[in-house]
Amino acid sequence: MKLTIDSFEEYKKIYDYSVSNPEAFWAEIAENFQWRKKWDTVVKWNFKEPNIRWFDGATLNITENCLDRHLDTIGDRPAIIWEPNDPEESHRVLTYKQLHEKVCQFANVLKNNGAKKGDRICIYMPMVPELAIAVLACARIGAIHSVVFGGFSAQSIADRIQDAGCTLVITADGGFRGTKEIPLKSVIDDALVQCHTVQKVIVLTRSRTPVSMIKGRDVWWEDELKKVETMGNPPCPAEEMAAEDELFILYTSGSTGKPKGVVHTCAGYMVYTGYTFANVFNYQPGEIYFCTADIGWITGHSYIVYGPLSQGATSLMFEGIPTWPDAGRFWDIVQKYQVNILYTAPTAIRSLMSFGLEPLEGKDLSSLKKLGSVGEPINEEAWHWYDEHIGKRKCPIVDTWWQTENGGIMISPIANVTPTKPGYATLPLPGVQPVIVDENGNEIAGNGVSGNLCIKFPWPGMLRTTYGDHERCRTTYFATYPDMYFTGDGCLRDEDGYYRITGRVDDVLNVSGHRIGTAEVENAINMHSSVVESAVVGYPHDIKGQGVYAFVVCPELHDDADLTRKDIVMTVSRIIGPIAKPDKIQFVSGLPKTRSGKIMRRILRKIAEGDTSNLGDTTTLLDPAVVEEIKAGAL
Ligand code: 7RM
Repeated sequence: MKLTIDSFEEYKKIYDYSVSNPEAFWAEIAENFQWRKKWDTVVKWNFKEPNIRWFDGATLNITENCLDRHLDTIGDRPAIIWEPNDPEESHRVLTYKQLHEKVCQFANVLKNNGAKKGDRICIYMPMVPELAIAVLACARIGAIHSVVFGGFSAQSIADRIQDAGCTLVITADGGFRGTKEIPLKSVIDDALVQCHTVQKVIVLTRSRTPVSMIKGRDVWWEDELKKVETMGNPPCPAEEMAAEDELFILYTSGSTGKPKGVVHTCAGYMVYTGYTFANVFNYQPGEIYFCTADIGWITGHSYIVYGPLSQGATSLMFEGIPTWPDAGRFWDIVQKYQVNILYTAPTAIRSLMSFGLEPLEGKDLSSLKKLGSVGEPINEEAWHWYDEHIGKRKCPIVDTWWQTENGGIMISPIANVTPTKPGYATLPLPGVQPVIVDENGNEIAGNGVSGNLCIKFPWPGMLRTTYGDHERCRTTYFATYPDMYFTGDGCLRDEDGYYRITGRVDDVLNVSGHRIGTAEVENAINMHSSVVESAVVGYPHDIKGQGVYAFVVCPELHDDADLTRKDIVMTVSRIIGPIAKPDKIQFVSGLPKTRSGKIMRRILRKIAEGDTSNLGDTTTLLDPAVVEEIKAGAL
């Protein structure tokens, strides 16, 4: 079966086929990829344990699909175009041939430094081509990468390295974000004080920030490459991987204090990201595709690296931020490279909207053909601005709903195929079987309904486990409702059967498209020496989507409230990273609790939203007076 769907009628036909005959459907899709050995069974699964196996018996290497198989046909086509933070610095282009060569070289560097199949490798790098090269080099030798976003703190990195037992770290001296320089290597040094599994650190030169190199542990990327060159650049055959061998771990926040290592495996992830990329963006050969995410998040893994490359696309990678040197940065990039497909987040759109239309003046956006949105619900105002001022009303907008755990896009329009509706992720992609359930887990059938979003049948890109703790995977995703994967999102299905995702129904915030657990932020706040207790909730924020509102009990606080606030913000930044900083901190004498000691977040959420007219039932509170005090002091 050909990969791409060309009409809405065809979509409906293929969707029905994918539900009535999922094994035949996915087998036909999988034929579009390159296998060392084909599968014995398409899918074996149960959601009880859970145990999910796709394409069992097959062997492959995802980098052969992303690189080698394109060499004879499109080897001279750009695979990666890189635009640096500073527009004055030169951009770089890597063709498929060049990327293949660099991946093989660096894979040999990894081997020379003791890395082998199954090892966990932590990658903490800026958005430079070497980040994609490092990721692919790990995949080439069968090492499991764990990319940590450059905005996370030393403590967060240490937790992730320890949880996965990483033996090697790949980093850079520093990175650039707007006018800021991020001292990546120095953060790694702080993290590694606590990490005894790490034997080697490979450091790329990027910012030329002075760094300290520890003898026997730290080596320079460039020196190691020279060694491989001196050996005459030996080839690096791809490791033959079993379908269900682990490809990578990516940590993500949930409702508990400790992030989970979501595990994705080789074959299913490859097929799912390739299939969804080709369809959702209706990718045509030669098109320039620009995804503005960071490779440190799942969107970057699936839709900057693996999905586009497996489809022979040209993927544009940007190191900087949307607002520096000015709020026209994205539009300059679109014009400079004649970008055809732009995939970004609602938070970026809202932020750029706030600068008005002036940054768009004189910018040629006529190359744009398709637009995408990801990471959070897109409000109608932002949708229309994107449609009108960026797409000039001629580009379909694909509002793509999916999660780290899903591996790839789940509910989304297919560009030029699915009629869109502002604010709606529209319809499930072929192979995806969403259901809406009530609190008791009963399926709510029919249209014009709302509830919690679950998926009742496996798809190839789904997570297989949470690293080192399978039970946690079961309880988080498969135990809330029997025989279903629970997304943690609420949604509605309208009269046309279109889905609108309304947001999380658990204690997870979405701040500027970043997933943050309230418990994680509370733990960080509680580390501050004057804090006794805290409760964190989200509130609507014009640009970030949600802001972080912290209610903090600090009994010894006298007239130094502002200083303490700053200290608390600093603490959160140090423990988690700047992305989790509270936007508002309200000091309170106590938190609203039930007689059994549970914090009533529902009440705090209402207060944070500024809606205190109806706080619901407060009769079960231990001390109702505390609510009056909190209401009076709301920020
Ligand atoms: C890709 C990504 C996942 C959470 C998810 C939702 C929210 C993502 C949309 C969305 C409404 C969308 N992975 N979310 N996309 N909500 N419409 N198109 O973001 O693991 O970091 O976050 O993000 O709540 O559960 S993620």
